[in-house]
Amino acid sequence: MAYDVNAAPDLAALETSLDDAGLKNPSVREYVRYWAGITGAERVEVIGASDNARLISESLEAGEILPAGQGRYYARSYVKDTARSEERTIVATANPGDKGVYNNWRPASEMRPLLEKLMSGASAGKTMYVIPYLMAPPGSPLEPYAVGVELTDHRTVALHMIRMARCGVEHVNNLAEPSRFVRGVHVTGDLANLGQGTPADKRYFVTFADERTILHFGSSYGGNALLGKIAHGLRQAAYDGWASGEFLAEQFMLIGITDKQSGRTWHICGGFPSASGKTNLAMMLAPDSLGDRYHVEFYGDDIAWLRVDPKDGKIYAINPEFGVFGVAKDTNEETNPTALRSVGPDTGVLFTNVAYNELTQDVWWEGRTPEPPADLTGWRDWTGQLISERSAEEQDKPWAHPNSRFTTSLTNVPNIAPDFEVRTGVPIDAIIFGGRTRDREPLVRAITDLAEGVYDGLTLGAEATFAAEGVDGQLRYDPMSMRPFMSYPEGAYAAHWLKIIGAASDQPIFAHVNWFQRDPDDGHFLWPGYRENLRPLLWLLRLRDREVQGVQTPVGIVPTKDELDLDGVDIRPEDLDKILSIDTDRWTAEMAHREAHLAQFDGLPEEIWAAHRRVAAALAATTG
Ligand code: OXD
Ligand code: MN
Repeated sequence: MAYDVNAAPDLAALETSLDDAGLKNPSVREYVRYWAGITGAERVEVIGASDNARLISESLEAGEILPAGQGRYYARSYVKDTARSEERTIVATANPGDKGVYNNWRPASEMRPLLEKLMSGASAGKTMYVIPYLMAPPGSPLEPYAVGVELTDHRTVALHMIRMARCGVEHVNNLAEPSRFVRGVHVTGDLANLGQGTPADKRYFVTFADERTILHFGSSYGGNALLGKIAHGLRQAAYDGWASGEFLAEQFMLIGITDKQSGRTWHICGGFPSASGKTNLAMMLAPDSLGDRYHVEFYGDDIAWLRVDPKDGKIYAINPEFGVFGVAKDTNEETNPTALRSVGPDTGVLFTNVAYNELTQDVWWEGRTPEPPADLTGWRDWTGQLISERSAEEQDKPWAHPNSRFTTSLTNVPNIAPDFEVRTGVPIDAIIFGGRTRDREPLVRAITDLAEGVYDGLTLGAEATFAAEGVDGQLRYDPMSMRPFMSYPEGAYAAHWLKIIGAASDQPIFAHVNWFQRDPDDGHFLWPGYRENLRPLLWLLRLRDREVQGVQTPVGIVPTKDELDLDGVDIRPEDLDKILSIDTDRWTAEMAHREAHLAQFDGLPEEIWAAHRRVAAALAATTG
C-alpha cells in the first residue's frame, strides 16, 4: 500500500501530545497513530469544547475566519465546495446484500485502498485535529452507538464540530469497550485540483457502515466534513440501528408543545425533504393569539434517533446533535425569528458563505431583508468579490451562496427545551411528514394505522424544483426525507420501521402536513404558514387524545373547519375549503407514481403493499 506508517513526522511528539491532552483510550490512540502515518500530518492536536476560544483566536490570526460582530465569526469555503455532494457519497460494506436503490453501495474491499491512497500524505504540513465526540445526550441508552472520533486536517471544521457535537476526551476515556467508537477521517485535499463535478472528480465520501468507519476526502464544506452530523448521526446510525435491531436514525426535527393551562407537553418529530421548511418549523413560536396558552420548545432541527422503552412501551426520541447547521437564505424576522436570536452577539456563531461587510463586520443573505443593503461600501459577496466592483452582467448574482449557513450551538436557541439533554430522550406523540407541494396535499391528514403511516413516509416527496430534478408536477420522492442518507436497502428499512414502531404499545399518531398549497390562478399560498403551523399540529394532538374526530377520507383524517382553532388567522373561506379537501383525481394520478416508486424496492414488506392497495381502493370507491 502506498503509505508508510513510519512517515509520521515525529512519533514521540505525537505520543506527548496525546498524553498532554489526557487521551487515555488505547484504541483511540492506536487509531490516531495509524491515520497520522497515512495522512502524513505534521502534528496532532486533541481538542474539545474547552479549546474553542484558543482555536477561534488562532483562526482569526491566520485569516481563516473573520470577525462578524461581537462573538460572531465568518468563513468562506472554496468556490467549488459549497454543498453536500450526493453523487460522490457512498456506503461501502463487505456484503453486496447491503446494496439499496439510494445508498450508492460499493464493495468495501474496493473503496478502502482507494481512500487510503487518496489520503496518503495528503495532510503533509498540516495539523491533524483529533476530536472525540458524543452524538447523544450524555448517559443516553443509545450512547454506545453515539461515540466517535473525527480526525480532520481543517481548523474551521474543528470549530464547526465543537458547535455541532459534544466534544472532548471525556467521551472516549472510560468506554466499557474501548474500541467501540466510530472512526471518522476527514482529509480536505487540494481543493483547487479535485475536478469537482467533472468526470475526473477525485472526491470520495465513504461510510464503511459495517466497519463503523467514515473516510471523507476532498471537501471542507460542513455537510461533507462534519462527520459526526450526517455521516455518523444519519448514515452510520441508521445502519447501526438496523444491524442491532434497537433504534431508528432519521433526518427528523423534534419539538415539544406545552399547554400552559394543563401543564401537559406533547412531542412531535418528523421528516421534511430539503427546502420544505424543517428548520423553520422546528424553531417555530406560537402565534400571538395562542401564545398565552401554548409554548413551543425546540429540541432539534435535523436528526432524531428513536427507540422504544420496554418499561412503558413508548417511543423515545433524542436529538443526537449539539447544534444547528442552518440554511441562512430566507431566514428573517417573519420566517424564523428564533434562528436570528440564535446567531446574535456572543453566540459564537460561525457563518459560512453569506455576504460580508469588511468595514462594519455585518453579514447579509438573500431574504434577510427585502432588499440588500443600499450602501454598498465594504460589502463583498460570498466569493469575496466587492459588490461595488461587479460588472453590469454580475448585478443580479446573489450576494450570499444559496446554501450559505449558520452554525450555532443548541444552547443559543432561545426556546430550547429545558430537558433537551434528558438521558432517556422524550416520549413521542406524533410523527409527521411534509414536503413542499403546490396542490393535492391538504393542510394536514392524520393516519392512525402504523403500516399506512410508514407507507406515507416512504412515499414522501417534494415537487421537482427545476427540470434537472424531475418532471414538472411529479414528486421527487424522498422516503422519510432520508434519500441522501439511506445506508441499507429500502425494503429492509421499511421492515425495520414496522418492527421498531410496532414494538411500541403506545402508538404515535402519524400525519402528513403541507403548508405550501397555492392558488392555481395567481399562485398565492393558501395557508399563511410559519407560526400558524402550530394550529394543525394542535388539532392532530387533540385527535390523538380523541377530543376531535375529523373527517375520514381515503388518504387519512382531515380536520373539519370548526375543529381547527383559527382565532386570529387571516385566511379566505374558499382557501380554507381547498386545503381541507381531497382532490380525488390528482390523488388517483399520484397513486400510479407511488406504485412505480415503491416497485423499485426489493423485499418491501407486504404490509406496505397492502396499505398502498387499501388507499388505492378507498380512492376508487369515492370516484365510484
Ligand atoms: C443537510 C443538512 O444537508 O442538514 O441535510 O445540512
Ligand atoms: Mn439535514
